[in-house]
Amino acid sequence: MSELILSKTQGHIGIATLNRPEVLNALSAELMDRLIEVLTGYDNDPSIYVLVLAGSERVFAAGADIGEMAEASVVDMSERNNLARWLRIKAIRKPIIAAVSGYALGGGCELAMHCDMIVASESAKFGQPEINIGVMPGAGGTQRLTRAIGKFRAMEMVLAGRFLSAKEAYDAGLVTRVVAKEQFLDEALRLAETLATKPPLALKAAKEAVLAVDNLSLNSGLEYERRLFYSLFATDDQKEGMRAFMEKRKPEYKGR
Ligand code: DAK
Repeated sequence: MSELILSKTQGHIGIATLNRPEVLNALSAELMDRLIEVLTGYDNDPSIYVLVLAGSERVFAAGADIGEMAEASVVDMSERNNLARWLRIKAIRKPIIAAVSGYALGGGCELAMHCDMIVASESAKFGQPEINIGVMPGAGGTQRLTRAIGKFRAMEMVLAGRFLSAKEAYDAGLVTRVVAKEQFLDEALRLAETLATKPPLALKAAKEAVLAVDNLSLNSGLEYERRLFYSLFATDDQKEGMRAFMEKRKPEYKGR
């Protein structure tokens, strides 16, 4: 059997590629487990600073595996505790860049939204079509999509099952940038390379602070940001970054 997730590293970048082409990268339990293994492996590897999560040029992921859910009871669904898998992805502390081409539907769109930036090819299509098969989003789609693009466009996607083109997704604020189809992966890697030149502890702290906006009031968020900011003064990389600036040279970060 072929690998469900292809993994490789490039410098400080860890790349995970969804690889179940025969069913448009449907997110089976087995695929999710393997994905979590690869992503958490990168998260725990000090030589990796940034993660890229990619699909193929044809498809990012067409959602959870419908075949695995079609005949499931409530008890089956709750005992499978699928949510725990998604929480493991949410818990990744390093920045993740999604490289999306073709369909990102249902759980596929939700997986892209678990990432921190989305580089999309012109052919990307984002959707939450669960309504068409008798259900609704279950891995954060109603919450993350609404936060990203606002209630009125999210409602149309979730209730009417409408897909957004890459351009619409960009205009709505769901996507970081859109590039030609042949370039989506290279562009995601270029962005990852830029992040990989930054101090890795500050990258993690900054990600944590931005994500805190969903849970905190403005005052609590500002307080949280301030504490994270001060904490970085305990790192060697802060000294290196500021000294390098003063000495007019490039910093050399060590993640310490
Ligand atoms: N699951 C299983 N198989 C799928 C699939 C999916 N999501 N999507 C596509 N496939 C399979 C097709 O059945 C087909 O298989 P064969 O017939 O060749 O054996 C093959 O992939 C190629 O698909 P098509 O022939 O349909 O290809 P087309 O180009 O004609 O159409 C399409 C592409 C993406 C428009 C279409 O395949 C499609 O509508 N797919 C389903 C999209 C969808 O409804 N996605 C949402 C799934 S529900 C949870 C968290 C999350 C979720 C659930 C629980 N918990 C925390 C509890 C998430 C739920 C979902 O994502």
